[in-house]
Amino acid sequence: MEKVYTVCGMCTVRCPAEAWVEGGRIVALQGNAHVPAMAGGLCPRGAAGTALLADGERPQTPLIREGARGEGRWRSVSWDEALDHVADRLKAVMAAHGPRSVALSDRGGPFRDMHRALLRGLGSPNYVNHDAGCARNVQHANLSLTGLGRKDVAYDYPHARHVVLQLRNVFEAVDVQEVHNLMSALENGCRLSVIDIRTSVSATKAHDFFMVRPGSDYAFNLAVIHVLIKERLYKGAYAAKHIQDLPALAAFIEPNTPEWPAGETGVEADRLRRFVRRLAEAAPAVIWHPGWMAARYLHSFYVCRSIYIINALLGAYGAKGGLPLVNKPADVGRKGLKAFVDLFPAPKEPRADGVGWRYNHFDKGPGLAHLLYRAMETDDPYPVKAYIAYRHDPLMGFPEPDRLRRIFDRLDLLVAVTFSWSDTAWYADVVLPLSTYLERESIIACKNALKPFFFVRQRAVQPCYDTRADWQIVGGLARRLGLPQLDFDTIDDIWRFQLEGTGVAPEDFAATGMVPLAEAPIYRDPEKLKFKTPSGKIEIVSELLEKNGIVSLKPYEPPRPPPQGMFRLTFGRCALHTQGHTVNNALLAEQMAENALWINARAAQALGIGDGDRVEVSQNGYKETIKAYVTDGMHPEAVFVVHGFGHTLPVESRARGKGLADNKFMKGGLDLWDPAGGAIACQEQFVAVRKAEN
Ligand SMILES: Nc1nc2c(c(=O)[nH]1)N[C@H]1C(S)=C(S)[C@@H](COP(=O)(O)OP(=O)(O)OC[C@H]3O[C@@H](n4cnc5c(=O)[nH]c(N)nc54)[C@H](O)[C@@H]3O)O[C@H]1N2
Ligand SMILES: Nc1nc2c(c(=O)[nH]1)N[C@H]1C(S)=C(S)[C@@H](COP(=O)(O)OP(=O)(O)OC[C@H]3O[C@@H](n4cnc5c(=O)[nH]c(N)nc54)[C@H](O)[C@@H]3O)O[C@H]1N2
Ligand code: SF4
Ligand SMILES: [Mo]
Repeated sequence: MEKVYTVCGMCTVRCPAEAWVEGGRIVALQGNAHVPAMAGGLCPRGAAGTALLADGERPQTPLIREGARGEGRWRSVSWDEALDHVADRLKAVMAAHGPRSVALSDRGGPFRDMHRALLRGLGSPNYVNHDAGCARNVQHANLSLTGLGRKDVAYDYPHARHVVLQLRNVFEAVDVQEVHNLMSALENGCRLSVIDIRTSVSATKAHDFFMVRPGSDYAFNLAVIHVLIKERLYKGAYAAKHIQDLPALAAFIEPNTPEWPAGETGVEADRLRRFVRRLAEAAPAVIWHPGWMAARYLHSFYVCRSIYIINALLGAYGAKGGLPLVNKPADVGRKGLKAFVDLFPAPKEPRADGVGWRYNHFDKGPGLAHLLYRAMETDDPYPVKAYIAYRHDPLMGFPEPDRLRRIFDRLDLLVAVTFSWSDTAWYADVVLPLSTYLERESIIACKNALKPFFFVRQRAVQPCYDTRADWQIVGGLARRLGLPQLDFDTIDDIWRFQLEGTGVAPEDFAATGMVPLAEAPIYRDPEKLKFKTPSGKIEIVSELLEKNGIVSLKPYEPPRPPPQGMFRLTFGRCALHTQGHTVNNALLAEQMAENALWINARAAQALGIGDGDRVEVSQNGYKETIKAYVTDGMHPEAVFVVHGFGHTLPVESRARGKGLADNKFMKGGLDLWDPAGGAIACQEQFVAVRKAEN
């Protein structure tokens, strides 16, 4: 038996893993034993990775569309033909409309350097990722206060004394190491408080659970800030040194007493005060998680901002047991990986999504996908005619899939690079099938952390079907498009390119799959913290925001109550599936084949709905049916589903026709987005629910 170090590919967390291989077959798959927090093994989705390998229901050869878009008539072709076809069509689009008319989107993550470089090499600025439907508000919130991105701070669970989860369900929206670290912290006496609209698994493990009215979190948080300041519970010396504009904050929260939001949030004032005092006792070893999937409301940016402000007042930014700053290679005196994107100059053209010129307060990196789609729809500011969805399924991950299909109909070329079927791949002109993560190696990646490291994914087994690794797909396109810099014969050549000057060699990954860049975790001296703002402090009033007409301190506006007889549609994750892309996995479909509609028991009773009944969910004439899960653990104003279900593709027999697709109940959703944080606002939607007729 041979052990191969891999990186799990069943979700974007990318846990370090090891595959045990015998006779060219995987016999065991588990967490990388050299990483203590992976000792509990992979999560259920990670363990189900083996079912992906020989899955006959994934694209098995390159495919070129024969019939109309979405009709499902494909011609199976050779790689040469597929890559020639894509390259020729890209050249034609660029000849007619310029390189900027080519766009590429992906799912973020550590392995995107080569395909981003391909787009840049072509001369297009139009790279976007999924994040407009995920964590953009969190990212922008941290940037607006500290100049740091959301991943520039770590969550130091092992040393935390109080963890608060708001808009974050650690025990079901899983990152294995985070789960492990939080569990150990709880065993060591750390307190857990959860603020949610329903009793998630995390809520059931909390010392304190606050069920708040959906969309009222900002009111809750302003009251927390009020108590911290009025009762002088914040870290005074830290604030004096590191926080700018505290008087402005103090004046702003004057009216936001805990008594004030009780009617808004449903949380009793005394309970809130006790919670804040407890929190202050544990400071600065406190983590109030800023959220992850925060693309929910039109003002979610301010919720995330208020969370970061609370962390700042508690002195948690930069603290051991709080949110210490991560180290990049340069911070520990090492050279980082050589980047493929740096082979090409940054394109000077303005971005089609308007980020960086129409919208100056947004982070340019991954732009905003929904605004790119608007540009495709309107040709404003210019036509975008070719689109590569690289590990991305916007037809499932964004609102209004029918409108998006009409938008994609305006493209001359839609390419999907994917290892499974998805609505977007099904609608594409060309499908380039990627080998599953167990059948491919990836470029080396760097993880910035308290103890930063390089890591690599090795190929565990040979591909079952006629699929290829990313570097082969990108290299094949690059060769045909006049970018030989990205065309390599072997993965070893790529790794050597990346590692040049770092003092690390590909062989160094043999022992553990990783190469640490420091001996031990390194915490910065909290006294010497410098933030990346003009003042070097945490800036409560952001000049960048204000200059762009956006207030730094926004008064609370109550969420719109649901119209009579309707519910706010909310959603989230479960431990058994990843977004929409594991629902057809043979092992996971067996565990959980469909989602259910969480509905408050009293609300259900009023509608004559019993637990397990089939109900009809509708919005603007569109309807689907789903099984009801009747529970006291759901706020009465909302219903909840696990996202990712309601598949319709004939090639997905295990997922087809099971459960409900939340993103189809989001009328006008592509135009509903948070002007300050940029992310779409998926939960500003209401649905009607009634018992289904048989
Ligand atoms: N198993 C599994 N793990 C995953 C993923 C997966 O698909 N499956 N996806 C990964 C990805 S991409 C992401 S972004 C993360 C997401 O990680 P999280 O953001 O933690 O996950 P969610 O379940 O989307 O949402 C968290 C909680 O927010 C609650 N919520 C909804 N509306 C409100 C509200 O108005 N106020 C409050 N206070 N709470 C509200 C939901 O009930 C839910 O329990 O998970 C990652 N991990
Ligand atoms: N209504 C609604 N919308 C949402 C959400 C929600 O909860 N409700 N969640 C939001 C969140 S948090 C996110 S992160 C996005 C997720 O949206 P996406 O990023 O689009 O979702 P995924 O399903 O993770 O991945 C997309 C596709 O990539 C393929 N894929 C997976 N791994 C790989 C890989 O390694 N390489 C390649 N090339 N392809 C791969 C998958 O098979 C899948 O078809 O959706 C967002 N949109
Ligand atoms: S959290 Fe689970 S699915 Fe995601 S990378 Fe880790 S083991 Fe794989
Ligand atoms: Mo996400």
